[in-house]
Amino acid sequence: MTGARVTCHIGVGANLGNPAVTVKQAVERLAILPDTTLSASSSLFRTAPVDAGGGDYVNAVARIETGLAPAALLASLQQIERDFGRERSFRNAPRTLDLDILLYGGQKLADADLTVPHPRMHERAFVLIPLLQLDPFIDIPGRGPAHAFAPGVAGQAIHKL
Ligand code: A4P
Ligand code: MG
Repeated sequence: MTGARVTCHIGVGANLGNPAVTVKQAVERLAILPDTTLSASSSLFRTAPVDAGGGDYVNAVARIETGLAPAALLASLQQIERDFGRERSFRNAPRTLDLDILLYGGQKLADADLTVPHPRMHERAFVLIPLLQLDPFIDIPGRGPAHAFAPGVAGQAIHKL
């Protein structure tokens, strides 16, 4: 038996190595988290870096149904990040993968190490466009319908792969 599950949206991003492969493999890792089902994953999108250097990113959003509490989910995502980041052959290599909890059901969380909804998600095409592909009518708790923020990110480069 599993307890009640919560629908969560996870932002997946990578811009080193082969980012499309990394993003696909990271989504597969989400599917095998304990007490969790992967219910949908967006297309992959090539996106220009926002507030960051380096090359283009590949981004996607995954929707999971999970019995993991927020802190346990965050710890699991950080373990997956470490597993990918350490594939590189030199010490202190840059991270190849970023996993963010965008939404945790309809909840608002403000812990020292976890803010949900992700505080910058509504300003970012690389989050909003894949999120809206999965769930066009979803709300961002405290902000309202996600689609209302789409016009504001129209200037950010994003292309479906
Ligand atoms: N943390 C707090 N809230 C959350 C949350 N909702 N989900 C804390 C995940 N983590 C959360 O994150 C730093 C700390 O944030 C964690 O220890 C956790 O306790 P990090 O992933 O180690 O560092 P980061 O990703 O560099 O920082 P941050 O703040 O997550 O950066 P952003 O805002 O995620 O930006 N441009 C494109 N095109 N595509 C991208 O994917 N990503 C970023 C990263 C910038 N520009 C980008 C992209
Ligand atoms: Mg992050």
